[in-house]
Amino acid sequence: LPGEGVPTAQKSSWTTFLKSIASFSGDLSSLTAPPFILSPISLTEFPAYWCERPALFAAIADAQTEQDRSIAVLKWFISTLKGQYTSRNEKLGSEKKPLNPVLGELFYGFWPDVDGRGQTNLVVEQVSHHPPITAYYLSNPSKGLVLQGHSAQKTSFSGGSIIVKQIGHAILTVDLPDGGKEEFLITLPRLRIDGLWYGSPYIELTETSYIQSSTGWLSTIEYKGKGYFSGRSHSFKAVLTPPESTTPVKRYEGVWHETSKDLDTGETFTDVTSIKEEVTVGPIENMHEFESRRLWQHVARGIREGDYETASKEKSKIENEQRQRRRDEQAAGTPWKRWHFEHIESDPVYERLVKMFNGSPPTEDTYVYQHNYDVTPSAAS
Ligand code: CLR
Repeated sequence: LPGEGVPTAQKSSWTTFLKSIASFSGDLSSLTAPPFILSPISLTEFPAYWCERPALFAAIADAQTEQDRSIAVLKWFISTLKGQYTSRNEKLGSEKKPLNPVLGELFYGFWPDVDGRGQTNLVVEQVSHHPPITAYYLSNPSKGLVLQGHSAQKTSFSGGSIIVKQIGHAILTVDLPDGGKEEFLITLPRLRIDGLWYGSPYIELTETSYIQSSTGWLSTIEYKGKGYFSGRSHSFKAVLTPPESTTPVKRYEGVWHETSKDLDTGETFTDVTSIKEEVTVGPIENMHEFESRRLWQHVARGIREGDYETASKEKSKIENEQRQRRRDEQAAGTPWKRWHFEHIESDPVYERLVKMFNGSPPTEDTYVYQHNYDVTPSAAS
């Protein structure tokens, strides 16, 4: 039924919210939403989804050939999608509106070394507030793996759904035993947020995303929902093509939130039905004041406990403080300085790799991680 997932008292504010989305395009984060749809988690936590299966990430470094590395990257990538796109439905009951990070907000975490897979560390920083842009750096030094990227969104409304175009890209760098390195450009799928009318939003992935290796191997991943090639939601098909060729040598198919198989051998390719490993963070008392869980702790508690009055009061406090900060910076002529990332107008690695499959856009800006810490990650262990 329409509005089924909406608490009675919030029905009219949900309708108002839907109307405001419909007549709006750009930055959804600035729209006021009814309390039932608010998530207590900030968008700066989302890059952690890249590593919730640390063994699959580490396995990329153990693959022995160019082809096997491309397969390992594809397998890891597909296995992150469930966390990235369905975990809020599982944990919170539906997709929700995440907290909109403040400029300079930080998120640090790690996954410990278990069974020789090496420790993986995560550094996230909100590098822009208007529009919201989140940069991240994920590294497993003992395996020689680095994933660096940034994430922003452009939203529009169509046919009752929110369409989210992801802006940004990720580059995975793999150090090889012979001293060389291989790079992978990971492009991001388009999202459609369905179920709005019922007050129980969920994500479906659409169109195509790519993983281009510097060796020439290319993975093309096509996403479909209910009623398309397999008839099931969260379906995908992926093909792997060798350098200078358009004939796939590997084909995979399945649903990214459960299992998929290798179409040629019939063997299981991905299986994410087992438990994933959430990121480890240090205790709130040890956190820097800009670290997400410390910064938002009172707002988050309000949302979790249904005390929306406190949540909104605490949120206003943070927003006012931010406005004051910007005014002070302007008056002093000293603009905000990013903690960990430097902005560059065009990313040469992106340009080289995107050209290999005629992807678009041909050039994109990026945020480069700086190895000089201004603050010490509280989760560093
Ligand atoms: C952020 C980058 C992650 C993948 C990801 C998953 C869910 C997306 C999120 C990104 C961006 C913000 C997002 C969210 C789903 C809903 C939310 C689009 C792309 C919007 C801002 C909130 C809409 C409000 C409705 C739920 C009513 O790697």
